[in-house]
Amino acid sequence: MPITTAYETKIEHISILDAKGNFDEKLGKGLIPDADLVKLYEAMVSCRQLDEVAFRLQRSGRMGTYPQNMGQEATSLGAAYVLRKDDWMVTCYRENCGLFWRGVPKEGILLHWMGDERGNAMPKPHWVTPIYVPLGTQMLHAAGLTLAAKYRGEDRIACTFFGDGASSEGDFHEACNFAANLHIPVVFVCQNNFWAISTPSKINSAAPTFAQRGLSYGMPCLQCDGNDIFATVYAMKKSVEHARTTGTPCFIEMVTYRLGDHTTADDAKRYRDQNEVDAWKARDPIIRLRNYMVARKLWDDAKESALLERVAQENADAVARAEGIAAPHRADFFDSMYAEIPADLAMQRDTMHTHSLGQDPSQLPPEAQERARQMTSEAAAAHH
Ligand SMILES: Cc1ncc(C[n+]2csc(CCOP(=O)(O)OP(=O)(O)O)c2C)c(N)n1
Ligand SMILES: [Mg+2]
Repeated sequence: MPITTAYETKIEHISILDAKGNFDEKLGKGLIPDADLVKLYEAMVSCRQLDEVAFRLQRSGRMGTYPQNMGQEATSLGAAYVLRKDDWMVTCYRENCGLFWRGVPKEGILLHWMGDERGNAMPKPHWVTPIYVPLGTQMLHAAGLTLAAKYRGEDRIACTFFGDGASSEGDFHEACNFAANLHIPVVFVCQNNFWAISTPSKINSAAPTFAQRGLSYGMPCLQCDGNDIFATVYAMKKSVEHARTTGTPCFIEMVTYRLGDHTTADDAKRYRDQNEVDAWKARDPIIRLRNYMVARKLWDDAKESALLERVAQENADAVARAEGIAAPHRADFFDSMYAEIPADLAMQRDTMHTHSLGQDPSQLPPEAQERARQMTSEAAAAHH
């Protein structure tokens, strides 16, 4: 028998506004209305400025650690712009721009990195999850959340983000397998920023693209320029439409670059060539969009100064809110895990301020019982 072809495919790469300022009218015309484009630009600048603020907070001992998002703003923003407000957005830790677009308060992100649990209490109307630091776990949760939506008969989809490095985690493969085989509409977005801390992406995957990782699970795959807001929006529109109309997953590789260190605990100069960084600075998504808007007379220096002034104030206010939050009550941590607290934990909570944690309160001396009662009612009052 002659040898036949069992399977053949190609992976499309989408670029609309390139780093030299060339604009593909065929793909880009009418894709983003001008008024929205200005808002998207403002959102990226605002996020970039907050990165600077957070960096200084960390360096001055006011924040534990922080992963700068610098250079990757157009990826999550393009996604957030296209997703429906009640679709799930299940992120890693470099998607601030998209989270802010959905209305997550800046102080929430700051509090998270200041080590305050309340930064993780993402308000439900935004349909986002807390920031995930354990690599890969978010993709499984995205698949689970969307399976739950399907089970309830909702047409909500999810979009989940992860890095090139995280796509080598077992969790990634399990989530893809689960979503593809059970027909769960998840858009998997791999942010290939070429590095997983000091591990270059070329030794993370031997395949020529990360996009083809989705292919082996039978998902449609795309690659796009992740530093081009037009391309991320285009790729997302195509993928969201696929997920919603077919009820099945798909995969986008957004090619981008981490302009900063991995986190404030890292010094990328020790393993990265400055020429590489400089080459990517020239492809910065913000500069690229600004040049385009200036050429189209949608933007000018006066608007830029006014924006920077407004954003500086907004960010300072967010820092003030994060730093000014009242200290949590010591018993609060009993409240976040269960809708109804189990009896043994309730007993621990009620006796935590006595010297006999977990002891039946009715067996405590009367003054200890009274103290425990007071602490519990204080905690309840702090909540309501
Ligand atoms: C399960 C797990 N293993 C290891 C780590 C430590 N770690 C944190 S970030 C990171 C690299 C992630 O690289 P990538 O997925 O490419 O995302 P990027 O930071 O480049 O956005 C590692 C190894 C972790 N957080 N979780
Ligand atoms: Mg990476």
